[in-house]
Amino acid sequence: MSALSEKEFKAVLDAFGFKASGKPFGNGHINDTFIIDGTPKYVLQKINKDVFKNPVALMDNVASVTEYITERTKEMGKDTPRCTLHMCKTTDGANVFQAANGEYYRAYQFVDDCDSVDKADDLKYYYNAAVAIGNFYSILDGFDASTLTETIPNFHHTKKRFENLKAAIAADKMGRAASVQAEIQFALDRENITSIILDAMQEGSVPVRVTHNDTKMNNILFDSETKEPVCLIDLDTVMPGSFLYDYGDFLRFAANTGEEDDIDLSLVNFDLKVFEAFTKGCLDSMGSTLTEKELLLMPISAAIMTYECGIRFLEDHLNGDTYFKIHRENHNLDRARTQFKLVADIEKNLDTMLSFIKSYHN
Ligand code: ADP
Ligand code: GN1
Ligand code: MG
Repeated sequence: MSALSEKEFKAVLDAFGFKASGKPFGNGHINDTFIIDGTPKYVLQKINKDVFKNPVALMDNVASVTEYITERTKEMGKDTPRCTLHMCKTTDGANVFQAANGEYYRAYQFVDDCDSVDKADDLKYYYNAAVAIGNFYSILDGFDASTLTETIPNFHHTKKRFENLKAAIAADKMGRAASVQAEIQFALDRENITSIILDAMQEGSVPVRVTHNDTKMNNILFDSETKEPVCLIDLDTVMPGSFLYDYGDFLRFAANTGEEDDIDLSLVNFDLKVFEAFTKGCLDSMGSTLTEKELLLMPISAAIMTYECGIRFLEDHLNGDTYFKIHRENHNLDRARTQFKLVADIEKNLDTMLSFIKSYHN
């Protein structure tokens, strides 16, 4: 599809009744985000319809989850403006607008006086990120997850992700497989970890919960002044899942001493201080609700979720970079390499991590 002309983009702004224009904002890998500056501010997003095949059902999910959070917050007598995302309807009353070129747009009120951070010097942020996740779980505890559409089927089905990687290696569409043999071998050598969480969920020792499924640091908002947790955003993948997905995925991103796409892998290590702060926050806010098996699998979940993301980046590199936005040549390969370096480092720390969890939880 062609990009929108200025006039067509204006039609999108008009559809939501926005008077100001939009400027690119944030650094997510999936959607295109714009800030509509003014008073009040708004966030406008082009939904990536290659990733989210049914934008209308996706927005129905977001509507029901955010309305539920708002209602529960009201019942608890707390302030609602910053408790979750608040969707802006189009002037026709729809949750989403389809532009002239077929792309889908949605809008939210800007959550004011918050920071969305990629990295933080102060460990308080990592503790508070866990509290934000804990609040999200406790508030959605009574939510009927069966009403949600699975926006990306098998999103954290690590075994299926592994099969997808094998298919990409076999197809070798771009002729890139020969040049990434070391990365492919690293991935293939770890097939045994792909079923750990899934098996535990199947046997019931790890319960199914309403999970966020994309707990990247920059999807959590903190109060700019107090650094207190405000809310989780990027609710596109809220689906039934496991606490271990959100726990492991958070550490994948936040406990990386380097960047997700660092070229210098010596900068990429697992930061045990971040692990400790975040884990303390999880145990303080959710510890009493976690099962023995969940506690036991917390360390390996960090390795599994990092591995899963690594094989997704590698698969996308092999497939010709069709899923994640890239900003330079071999960007997905660089990302896969950082994830695998991190997996290797987490593997070395598994015993230390489990000892910490056991001693802090008792
Ligand atoms: P993506 O799916 O591409 O990651 P996000 O929904 O996470 O898109 O948005 C990208 C970034 O924009 C977020 O990390 C956050 O910094 C910012 N953002 C998104 N929505 C809001 C909002 N309602 N209020 C404030 N900031 C927001
Ligand atoms: C994507 O949308 P964003 O940038 O928050 C991806 C996550 C990955 C992450 C890797 C819907 O998250 O699953 O872990 O990139 N989101 C989707 O940085 O695929
Ligand atoms: Mg995001």
